[in-house]
Amino acid sequence: MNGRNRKRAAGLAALLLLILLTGCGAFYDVRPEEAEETGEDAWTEENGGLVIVGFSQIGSESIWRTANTNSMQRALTKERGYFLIFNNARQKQENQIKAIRSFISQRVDYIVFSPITESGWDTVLEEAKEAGIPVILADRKVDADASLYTTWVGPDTVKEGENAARWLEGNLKEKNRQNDDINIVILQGTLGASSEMGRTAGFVSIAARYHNWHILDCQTGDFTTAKGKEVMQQFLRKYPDIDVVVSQNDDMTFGAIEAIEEAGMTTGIGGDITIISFDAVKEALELVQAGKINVDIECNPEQGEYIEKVIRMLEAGEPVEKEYVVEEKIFTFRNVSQYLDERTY
Ligand code: GYE
Repeated sequence: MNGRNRKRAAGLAALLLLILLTGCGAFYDVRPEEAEETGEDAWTEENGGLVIVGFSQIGSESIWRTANTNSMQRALTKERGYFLIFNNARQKQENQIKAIRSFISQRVDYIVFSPITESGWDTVLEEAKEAGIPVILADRKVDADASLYTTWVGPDTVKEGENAARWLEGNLKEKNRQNDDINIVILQGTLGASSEMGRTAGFVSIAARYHNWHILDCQTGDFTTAKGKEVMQQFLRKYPDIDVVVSQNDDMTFGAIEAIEEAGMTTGIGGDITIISFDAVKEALELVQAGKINVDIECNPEQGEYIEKVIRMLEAGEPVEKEYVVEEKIFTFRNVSQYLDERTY
């Protein structure tokens, strides 16, 4: 028996004990509804040679998130040598911690997880380290010591926020409004998430250079359409003269546009309120094409292939980088048509 098989045998024995103790019949914590989502099935003998990856996903709050989950599931298939255990934490850090602990007790080969917020991970990451299981962070970052994880794959969200502000600089110049007072509201994502913090910091760092850019308010819409709409309604009640909405994901943008239209105003090119959005999912790109969203700063959810490659390198004993930044574009009315057809999510 080699190291991995020995480890696996011990893991299976522990699992069997767990099943006997809990009376739970399903292997590897794949609950029926998740099995459906993932197309996952139970562990069998013939899966013996597969690399086991436990993936703790944040939830399904946005179209982007679903695309991210799909990307992971497409990359880590049995055909390519993986057994993927998928867990949906339904927006709760405690569920993510539970899932990671369960991956540790199942002795998976790799733990991949997308941390809902940056803080609060030290203890569970220490536990993974002690168990000798490499941890790969996907999408969002942690503020824990870098020795507690192997690598991170994700977007440069500070740059995304800066790009949003740079676009606004150019747009105001084009409209010859660079000296006007510009009232801005920011719909933030989940507070404390690295994507929220990065996008806020990036945008604000450039906005601070302009005495005529006024950030009236920043509130979280939790990356969801319903909350985005609710917060936008509050903004509209409070501030009669909003020029620009910076909405940190497309789902919140859909809600914000609804709120603005219900209030009898228009958005986008030639509209009352300029809309800056993030993610660039197909539905939003269609609104860019229709002129209702002025600019969409892409955030690339296709991280599965990067992660699979990192795992392959680790399996081969090759050194990996500490960070892999995914590639991203910026979409406006001018360039969106050429990309729309190929967008799958
Ligand atoms: O922009 C948003 C999602 O962390 C980059 O999370 C991710 C963000 C993404 O729910 O739609």
